[in-house]
Amino acid sequence: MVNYNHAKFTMSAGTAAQLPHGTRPEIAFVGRSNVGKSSLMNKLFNRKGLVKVSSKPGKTTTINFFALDDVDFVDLPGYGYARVNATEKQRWDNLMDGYFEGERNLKLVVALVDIRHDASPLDAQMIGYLELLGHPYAIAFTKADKLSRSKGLVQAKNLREQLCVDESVKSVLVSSTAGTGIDELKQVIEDRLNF
Ligand SMILES: Nc1nc2c(ncn2[C@@H]2O[C@H](COP(=O)(O)OP(=O)(O)OP(=O)(O)O)[C@@H](O)[C@H]2O)c(=O)[nH]1
Ligand SMILES: [Mg+2]
Repeated sequence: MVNYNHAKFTMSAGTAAQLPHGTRPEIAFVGRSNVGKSSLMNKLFNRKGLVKVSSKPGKTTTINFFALDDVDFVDLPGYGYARVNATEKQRWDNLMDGYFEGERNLKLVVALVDIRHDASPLDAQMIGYLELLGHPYAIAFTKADKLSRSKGLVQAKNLREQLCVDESVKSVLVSSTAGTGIDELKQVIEDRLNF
């Protein structure tokens, strides 16, 4: 059982060279800028400010590691933030490739997608990339509090189709503000760690 109350910040990497060599199991969180990655991690950890959150997109610009007892949770910088220059975009690409293509014990990638919008080309690209690399992933549809339960379920189905997600891929509707789906997501994570 993961003890979420034991989460501690351990380190940030701003370049691929700074990434720790992963031997501990890792659960990574990816998604568009502002989709709610950092908020979701705080909710899982039952902590308000351990992971930095901002209403301005592009808050997280480094890969941040949080250690729990036997597993690391990893907050990745969001993609698709328009107001970054080419140099910063290149740094981001190198950092992400360094993370996903490096040797690590990646147990699960939680790919976050905003439930309110159609999938962006970058979301589709991210899913395609995870498929290509063969990383196990699950989808968290975020900000579920913004839609009714029934609308949310319909939209989740649409988004799975838009993203061409295989039936075997788990998806959960979550809300960090309302607490929806958090236990369900914890179960998905637990199942992967015990796999
Ligand atoms: N209504 C609602 N708002 C949310 C939820 N989760 C996050 N937000 C809001 O969305 C904004 C972005 O949240 P973050 O957690 O910082 O998003 P992020 O994906 O880490 O963003 P970057 O670090 O820029 O990549 C903040 O204003 C949050 O308060 C949610 O479940 N419901
Ligand atoms: Mg963030």
